[in-house]
Amino acid sequence: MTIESIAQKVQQGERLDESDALALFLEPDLLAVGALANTVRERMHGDRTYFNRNMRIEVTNVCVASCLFCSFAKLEEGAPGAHTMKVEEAWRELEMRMDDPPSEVHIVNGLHPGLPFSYYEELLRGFKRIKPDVHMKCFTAVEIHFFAQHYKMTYAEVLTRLREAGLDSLPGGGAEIFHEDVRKRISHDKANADEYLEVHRVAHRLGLRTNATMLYGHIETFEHRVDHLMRLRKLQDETGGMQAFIPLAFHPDGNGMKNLPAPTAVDDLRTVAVSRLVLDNVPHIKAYWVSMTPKIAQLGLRFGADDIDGTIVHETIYHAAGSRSPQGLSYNELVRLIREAGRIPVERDTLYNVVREHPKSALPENAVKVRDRKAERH
Ligand code: V47
Repeated sequence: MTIESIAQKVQQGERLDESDALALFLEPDLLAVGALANTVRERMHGDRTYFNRNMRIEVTNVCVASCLFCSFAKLEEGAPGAHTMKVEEAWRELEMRMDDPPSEVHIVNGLHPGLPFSYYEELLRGFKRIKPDVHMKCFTAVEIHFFAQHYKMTYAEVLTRLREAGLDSLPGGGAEIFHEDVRKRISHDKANADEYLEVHRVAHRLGLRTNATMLYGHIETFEHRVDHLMRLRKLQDETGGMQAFIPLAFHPDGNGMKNLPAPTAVDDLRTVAVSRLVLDNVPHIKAYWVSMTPKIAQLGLRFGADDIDGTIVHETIYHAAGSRSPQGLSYNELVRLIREAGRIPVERDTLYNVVREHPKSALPENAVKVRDRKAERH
């Protein structure tokens, strides 16, 4: 497979296969891969680039799973650093932000063996009492699988009860790398690939939207990444319920793979680009600024990504693993990153309804400043 033959397929709107995807990961000309992904991105979204006002809460870091890449989880309650919020504590996080409220609360937790199911229902109900229109994007497919096993329910029963309590959609975490050869080494004691995908399938059938992720840049090969993307594309062909795909760059600090280097900027940008090209049926590709840094995420907006995630405010999982990104970004910082990339900032809600479309900057921000200063002098 050559980049020229892949380009021809892309121009003709033809679907790429496994060997095309692998060739894109191996192609030395990163800019050629990026330009192709950019063509598809602009065909789908023009210059529009999405972001939202969101906040992250991890209510418990107690987790029975022992994933090799995780720097966040504690095995049991009472272990140093283990923490489980009372529901009131979690609600207070939102109450404190009601002067400039988020439209989305994103909750991801450890798999806690000692909480009743009613804790999660109460948690959701409380957030909706504080802000009835807030979108609750909570609990990964891995958590839903754990709830089903632990509380002896089907996936549909878990999801239905949580939805009745206020759940609106599922975040994409927990996918890691689907291939068994990798999964058995990095996360052997939680939902496997088929279980992760089945939770998403059931959620879609119930009318819930979901996101999906891939944790890259550790022990996996490019073949494993291609396999991962293909499994997601197949599910999406079947259900159409996935909104966004988020490639997550591995962070090595403080976890069982701390001897490995983090992926480089080139790998980050290439992975965004290949994801855009392969996942032709997933509407949005996120360049998640926490995992890539705001600077690389900004470049990602010209390599296939059309979304940069949100304000976040206080991130924990990546900072435990050594992220040097800020804990949060202001609304205006996100608008600036998008504008400077030559794109149109579009504030969205979680389901990609437009909240506010900002004008595109005619010139890069610095040029605007220089022009304004010159105008002042005349
Ligand atoms: O599931 C954990 C990953 C995920 C590390 O749905 C790590 O919109 C890198 O899923 N290095 C949680 N990654 C974050 C997540 C997410 C993020 C942004 C947006 C959305 C969305 C979802 O973080 C975990 C795991 O795959 N993770 N530890 C680490 N050391």
